[in-house]
Amino acid sequence: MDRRAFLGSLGGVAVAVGLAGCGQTSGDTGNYDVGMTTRKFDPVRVEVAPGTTVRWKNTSTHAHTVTAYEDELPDEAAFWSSGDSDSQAAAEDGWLGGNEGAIYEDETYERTFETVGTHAYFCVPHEASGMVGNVVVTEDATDA
Ligand SMILES: [Cu+2]
Repeated sequence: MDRRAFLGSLGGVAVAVGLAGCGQTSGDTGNYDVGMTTRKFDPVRVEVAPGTTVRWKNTSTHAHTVTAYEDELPDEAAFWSSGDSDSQAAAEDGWLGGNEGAIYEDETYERTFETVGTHAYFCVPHEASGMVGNVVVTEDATDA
């Protein structure tokens, strides 16, 4: 949905394929909105119109999660996380208990955003490293 992000991710794939050099690819179509590198979401902030599906992809070899900050969501928004946990505490416990919600290398996670406002989120294992992001849902979205 984000033309600039889409074109940017295509460029990334071209580089990756070029570096691989032996014809081996991950099967990646290059179509995602937010990449997950070793320790950050890239880009950190995306701006979308209500009803837009945002797609995250783990572009690293480290397992990550996409977990909402329960207290920082718009008032009407339900909690969300890559493990479909009921709460932030459950998501954090689930990760510690067995990597619940993990998104592994080349895997993707999608969520459709309806509620206008800023949806702040983080990666449970890498929050301390600053792996946090924002999905800004606005009628005036410039990316969608
Ligand atoms: Cu992470």
